[in-house]
Amino acid sequence: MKLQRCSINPILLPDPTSEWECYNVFNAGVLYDNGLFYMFYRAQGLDWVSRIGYAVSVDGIHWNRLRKPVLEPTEDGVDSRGLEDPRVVKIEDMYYMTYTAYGREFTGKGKPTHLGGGILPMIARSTNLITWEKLDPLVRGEDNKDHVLFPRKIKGRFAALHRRWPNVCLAYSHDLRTWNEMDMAPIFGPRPDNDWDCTSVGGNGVPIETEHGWLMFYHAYDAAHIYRQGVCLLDLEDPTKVLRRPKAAIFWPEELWELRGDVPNVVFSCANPVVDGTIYFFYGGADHVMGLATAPLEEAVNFVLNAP
Ligand code: BMA
Repeated sequence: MKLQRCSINPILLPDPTSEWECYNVFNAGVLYDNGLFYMFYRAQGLDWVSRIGYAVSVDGIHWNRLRKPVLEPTEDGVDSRGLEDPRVVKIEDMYYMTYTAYGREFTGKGKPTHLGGGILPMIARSTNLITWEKLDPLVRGEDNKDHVLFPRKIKGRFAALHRRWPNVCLAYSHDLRTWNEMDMAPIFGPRPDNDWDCTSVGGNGVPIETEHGWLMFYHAYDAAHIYRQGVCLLDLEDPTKVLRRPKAAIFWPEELWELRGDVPNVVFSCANPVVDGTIYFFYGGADHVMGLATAPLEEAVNFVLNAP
């Protein structure tokens, strides 16, 4: 399959006149609802703290942004050092954002993911996409991230992907506040014998429901720390079952702004909404700017079903 880069990439750039978004705008969650694209992007400015910015678009390419963040750190909260990599979904008339909360306290074991603090998988909700209520993290006591909610309940419960290193895992909840440890099952991990996803893997945007299963995009890096993208297919009623996982990557850094930026050699996606049969694959380039690539949904389904 070929994800086609948008000809006017990058589609969102830092704003050099803004204190909070002058350095990097990247790794955005994007929701398509009522004929508009809503983007929630990770922004860094003079203090290097990540905040969540907001922009709206009719075509997914030209964006109008709000000149202040919609979500910021809570002093002494689990996100006191920043909010990273948002994913956004609508479930039964409520909007949810899952984001990586970077705080001062590291409660995990082993080596922390972030310097001098810990990260937790936070959930927030909103009825209007501008004012957000922070709920709780999906788990505590471990560095955990790359969490995203499925767009509908599965067997009566909310379901989420999350990354309990080194595996992409599943979790279930009745109320989005309590996630039963007994239900946290691993789905897949890195493939040590495969060139591009041999070191680390994590889920991307909201999984796409198809008649064959959940189409799930994911990211991975190799020993050289090059971030690439892949796709797999999970069972509709039991997403811990991987039905298909093609060997080849589908997308990797090629453009100068993907090869060079704040962190080199990174394409990182938190959003893959489908509009009129087209997948809009939004991604951060080198942790610095936002890009867009598209592919027909049908092509992605054929690929995941048939590729070796
Ligand atoms: C990951 C996340 C992403 C980032 C990527 C590359 O661990 O922190 O936000 O894009 O690293 O730096």
